[in-house]
Amino acid sequence: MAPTEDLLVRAAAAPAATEDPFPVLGIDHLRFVVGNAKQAAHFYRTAFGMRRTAYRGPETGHPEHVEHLLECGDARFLLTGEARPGTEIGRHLLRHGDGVTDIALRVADVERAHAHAVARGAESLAEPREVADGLRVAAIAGYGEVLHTLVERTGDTPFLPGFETTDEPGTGPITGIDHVVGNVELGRMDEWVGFYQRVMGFTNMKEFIGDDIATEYSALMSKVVADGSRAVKFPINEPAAGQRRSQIDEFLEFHGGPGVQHVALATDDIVGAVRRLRAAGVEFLSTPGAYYDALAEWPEPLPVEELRELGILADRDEDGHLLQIFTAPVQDRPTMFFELIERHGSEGFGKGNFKALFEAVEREQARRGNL
Ligand code: TYF
Ligand code: FE
Repeated sequence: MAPTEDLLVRAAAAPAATEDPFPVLGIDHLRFVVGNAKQAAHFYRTAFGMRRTAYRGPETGHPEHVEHLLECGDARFLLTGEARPGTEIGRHLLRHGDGVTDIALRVADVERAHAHAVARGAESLAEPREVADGLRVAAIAGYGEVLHTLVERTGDTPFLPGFETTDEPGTGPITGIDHVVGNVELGRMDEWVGFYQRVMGFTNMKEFIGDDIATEYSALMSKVVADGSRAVKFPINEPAAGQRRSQIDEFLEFHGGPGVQHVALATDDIVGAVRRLRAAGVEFLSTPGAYYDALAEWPEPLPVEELRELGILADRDEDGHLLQIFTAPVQDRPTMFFELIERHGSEGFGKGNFKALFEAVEREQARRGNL
């Protein structure tokens, strides 16, 4: 090749200085390790109206694990249980209980994303490899024992190798995953915020919980990082000295270290979603009735009586408003819970609700004897 040609080729291939080195296309799926995937799948299908779209287990040549893929809108939950004793999944369960173990990210180029991540100090857990036609994966370590599988899909790929597709209609109100929140140890929030900035090119969103809010009532500090397109948003919490024992300390004790605290699910119909979930027996944090008196004054046309009846919270900022609600922990340990969120312009996380919310969280913590 002539030298000039070579230069031209390189110039075309070299990324521009401003180009995102780790373009993230979204959350591919969340993997939940659970003590009983058969029963967990039933919960997400009946209560959340998710549909099971793929399965892998002993019947399909995978003797160690039972794995159900559940989908609703763009949200994909992979439930993994152990089908026989002595697996790595069992060790994880003993230590952490049920919870999210993998926040798998869709990337455009897995080789490049992985190489960039490792060059920026991420720990590699799996080298990039092609696992099926058009499907390439790698993995890097996140906080605690959470990992980020990096998934590149070209064309119509199977979910993961060995999964047999099942076909059930979905009826649920969830449209996608809005954000995934991590709890880390005291003093390590900035380190993990820095990790997502350095490794994935994420930037800080303006919403955060600082010292002022922490000491007054929350007993936690929080910052939010997001990718450039805001498709992926990761708030990171750490405990703070407050009036009482931090909810983050309770999580760290019962989870056995850092992990995913809550998964916020987007919906266009939070009233319908909460009715459905409550009818199915899902428990939510309660909100004192006085909270709703102020909402009646808002210019936004809110269904205040339905919000009051169902315990849904509202917040507003210069961009618009949002409705949100939090479940109680969804497993035996007081660890992971869900949030439902219906956005109307606001890109926030419910700052105006922090006081009411954290008081409700602490009431539950006290009922467990952990305050
Ligand atoms: O994602 C967030 O930042 C909000 C706030 O126990 C929040 O949902 C923070 C801690 C918590 C519940 C909600
Ligand atoms: Fe949240």
